[in-house]
Amino acid sequence: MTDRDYMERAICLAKKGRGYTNPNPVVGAVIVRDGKVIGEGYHRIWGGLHAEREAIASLRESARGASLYVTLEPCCHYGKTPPCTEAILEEKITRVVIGSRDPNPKVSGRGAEILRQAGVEVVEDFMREECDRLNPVFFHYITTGTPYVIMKYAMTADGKIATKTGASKWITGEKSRAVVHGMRRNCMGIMAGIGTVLADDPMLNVRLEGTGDISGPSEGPGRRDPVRIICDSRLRIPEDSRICRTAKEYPTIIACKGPGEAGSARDTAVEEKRRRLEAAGIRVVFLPDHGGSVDLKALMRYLGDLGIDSVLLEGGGELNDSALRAGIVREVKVFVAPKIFGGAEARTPVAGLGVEAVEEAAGLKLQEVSRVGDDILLEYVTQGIG
Ligand code: AOF
Ligand code: ZN
Repeated sequence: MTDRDYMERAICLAKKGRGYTNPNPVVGAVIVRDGKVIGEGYHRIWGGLHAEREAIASLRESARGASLYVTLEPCCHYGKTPPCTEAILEEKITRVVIGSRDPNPKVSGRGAEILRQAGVEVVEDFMREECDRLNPVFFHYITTGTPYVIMKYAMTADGKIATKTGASKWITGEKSRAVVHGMRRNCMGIMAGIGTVLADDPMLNVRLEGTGDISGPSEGPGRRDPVRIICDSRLRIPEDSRICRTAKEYPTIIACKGPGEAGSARDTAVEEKRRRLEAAGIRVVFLPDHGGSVDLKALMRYLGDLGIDSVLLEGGGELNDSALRAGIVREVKVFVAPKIFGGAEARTPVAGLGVEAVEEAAGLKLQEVSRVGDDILLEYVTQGIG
């Protein structure tokens, strides 16, 4: 077994925490002595032990002189738990192999430095790319304070998200729809526009029954339902929509534009509707206007302040266009279904005015292509946006 094998195991362990640790990172750790794994662990749930301490807790023998492989630089601050650097030194671990650097300003190189100062051999940036790929959301959120936005849509092979009459159930197959619920589960927010609510009356919750994908507790910190976020600049949402009727069970935010202070220039009809929606359990937030709709950058700052680190954007064409133009989109996930709707009027994933010159296109970098049942999933990160 090589350093690579042990780090690969740590990466594998880290992945088990996905969807449970937000807004904290997923982290895995393996302790090895004399070529034998003597301890391993991962960050299981937000607020729980860090991966290093989980690995230490699993030890059945002393780790004196052992090596620790950890996907993220050990922390050195007192947060919800005491510093992992202390636990590592107490165990007399003498070599620490680190994957990602921790951009958290409370750590940021100091964890590695403290270990080195104490005489531990520290290897940094080991399989860093692979380890960094575990935590794009954490890295983005800890450095910007705003959520990592993933724009997701499903389209036909001719690029339509609905037929000319607006029918869209279903474009993709069952397997793809289950994958979408997995994506929702791993995000702290799911965002859609009022157009989607009016057209489809969606629930925007997580339904994973029968997929065998539920691997942990379904409630509590780290395993909460994603917040549903509706961009509804003029507060048009029907009070009998499924979103409004279920807001007591599933946290819901409606973002509209307008003056922030209750009772100010807002008209009374809007004010009364806001009160009724809030009584139904919805949080209504008034944000600045940006070109006629809600200022999405301001919305992202608001969501970031609430601790929301990630948003799955399931907008229609208008919201997708606004999000791209506001520069808030970090990833794009596209399902392509093996059918053709045709029709110049049928809607496409990104509306708005579009660009004129080819060079003005929103840039994407292809990361992954996979087959999901009979559909194809294309996964991109954005480039030069935001
Ligand atoms: C984790 N899990 O396994 C590691 C983390 O809020 P706290 O006190 O739990 O500290 C969170 C910070 O600790 C986090 O932002 C990251 O910088 C560092 N490492 N966090 O949640 C872990 N190793
Ligand atoms: Zn720690």
